[in-house]
Amino acid sequence: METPHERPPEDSRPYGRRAFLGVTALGLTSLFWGKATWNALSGVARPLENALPSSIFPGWRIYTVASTMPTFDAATWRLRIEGLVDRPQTLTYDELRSLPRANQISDFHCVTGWSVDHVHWGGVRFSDLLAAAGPQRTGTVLQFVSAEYPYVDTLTLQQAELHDAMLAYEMDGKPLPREHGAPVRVVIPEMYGYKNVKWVERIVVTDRVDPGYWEQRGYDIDAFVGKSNGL
Ligand SMILES: Nc1nc2c(c(=O)[nH]1)N[C@H]1C(S)=C(S)[C@@H](COP(=O)(O)O)O[C@H]1N2
Ligand SMILES: [Mo]
Repeated sequence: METPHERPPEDSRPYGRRAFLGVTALGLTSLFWGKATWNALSGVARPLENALPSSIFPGWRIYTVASTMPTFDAATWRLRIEGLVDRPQTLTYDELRSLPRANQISDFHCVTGWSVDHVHWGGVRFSDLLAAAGPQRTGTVLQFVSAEYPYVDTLTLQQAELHDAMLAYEMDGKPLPREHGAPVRVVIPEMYGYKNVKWVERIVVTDRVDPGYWEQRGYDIDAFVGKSNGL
């Protein structure tokens, strides 16, 4: 059985080290108390068992932090864009799909070591997505809130403008499948998988970088592949 996330290396930065020690303490505890206690303590529903192979795309593993995956109904789904913006937006799925489309092909890297090469993504670049909302001068960070509570992560606006970064609604020519984050996920292939938030339902423009789900557990906030505390 693969573990979805190994502990980060000892030499992580102060923030990471604190989180690392926390994880270690819980991990040791679980050796004595068993898995049920670990799940209850961590508040994370079966993280290990949930890393199943994708049922649709070879090479992918499905990562979740909650016990069920969000469902998507195109009639009722909404994407909210709020925070430090002039005009907060609530987009329907059709409205999102009518924004300028971007396509790119890239390799996807999970921090635990698996990769999938040559993934085709279709979606909306963040500059096009945010144009109507109008980020304010102080709004320098995007926080992506997943419908899968409590998964969350951030990108600076500068990172979100990287050439390949987008909010993707298509993967290898198909609408994003449920297990891969339907209907929209973050794609930033320059960074490890944990930055690629699935089931995004809210984008909050803020002025500070709050650590994301895995960053609270020790991984670097700037998750550039090969240049962070992943591999
Ligand atoms: N909502 C949510 N998004 C998430 C995760 C998660 O557990 N929940 N895991 C992240 C990690 S660590 C990786 S490697 C990728 C994996 O993408 P996949 O589940 O589509 O294979 O999703 C990222 N986005
Ligand atoms: Mo990952």
